[in-house]
Amino acid sequence: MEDKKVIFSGVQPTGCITLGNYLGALKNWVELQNDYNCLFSVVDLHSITVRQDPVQLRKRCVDFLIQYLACGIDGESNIVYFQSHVPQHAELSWILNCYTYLGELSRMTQFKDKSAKHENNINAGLFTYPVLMASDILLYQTDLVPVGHDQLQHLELTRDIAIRFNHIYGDTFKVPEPYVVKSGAKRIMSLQNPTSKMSKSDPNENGYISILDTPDAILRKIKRAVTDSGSTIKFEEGRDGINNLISIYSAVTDKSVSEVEAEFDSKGYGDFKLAVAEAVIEHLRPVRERYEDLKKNKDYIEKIYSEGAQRAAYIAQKTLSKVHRRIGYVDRKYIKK
Ligand code: ATP
Ligand code: LTN
Repeated sequence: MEDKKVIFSGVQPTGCITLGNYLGALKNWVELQNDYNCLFSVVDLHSITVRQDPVQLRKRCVDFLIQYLACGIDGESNIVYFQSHVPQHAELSWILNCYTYLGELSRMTQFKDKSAKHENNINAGLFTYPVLMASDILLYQTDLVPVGHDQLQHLELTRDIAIRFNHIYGDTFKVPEPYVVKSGAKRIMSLQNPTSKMSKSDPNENGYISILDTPDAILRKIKRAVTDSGSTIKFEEGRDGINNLISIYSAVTDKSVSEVEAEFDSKGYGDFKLAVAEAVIEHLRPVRERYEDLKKNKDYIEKIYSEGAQRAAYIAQKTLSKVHRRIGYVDRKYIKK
């Protein structure tokens, strides 16, 4: 690999990739991919913290990987793979569990949210999930992690774990930095409940736009988006629904919020919603077209993820061996076949 800084990021194969995931994370991956050595993983180990149907999960994992490529990720110059194909993630995760405090994990808001949502299955994996995420990142000596704002707390914990380990054993891990969207669409909100984030596991499909939704579905969902009883297109405190649509429009057209406000100065919600829908449809059209093409090419997809896993495992093992030596484990002498 060329001597560039390293990016690692991933999305859990749950639900379907939403406009929120795309604008908060994937769009940045695409923009950064040429300037960094990038690893983009479908983080399937994370996804079983919530119960999954095996047949669906297997299909969805492949589908997510295809969607990464359809969004514009180059699967050959970047490392694109399934997390479960690189066992070093789980190995490092066990080790780092022993360098993470219960108190730290108890403070994670995602754990609190998810345990409230899945109160019949508050498993230990849901609790230690951030340690696995830290392992994903630290295995590759990652410099930068492009994620949505909701992941900043996990990134902060990753940094704390790395600093703690380095402090005990000497320099072992690079301490990573987060990379989040700077302006506008910081968090894309649910179209039906604009005070909570657009989530890909929302049971109400009108709350989110999938990046593979048809133009008709996008138009219908945006027309139905919950807004207030006002009439002006202005980004103002407390107007969550309209603010969300402004953010979405601004992100997909690359216009600033004030440019959007000026453009719709004398227009009403109806016109604005139509414009937002059209802009989203046009933005996602090439993604859907590429997805349909790539889906037909099973051999190519298999090649991407098998080579991806091999390249990832090679890098990951270097870090894992270093960690083993630091901790005091006996060197492995068996010959790999
Ligand atoms: P789930 O609903 O299953 O928890 P999710 O929609 O939150 O899923 P994740 O797999 O947790 O999706 O997140 C993938 C990436 O998308 C992360 O970088 C996350 O920060 C980002 N992201 C998720 N939702 C949003 C959102 N509404 N706005 C911006 N970024 C988001
Ligand atoms: N926790 C993330 C997904 C994730 C991730 C990562 C993101 C798992 N491992 C490593 C960046 C880097 C989420 O979006 N829920």
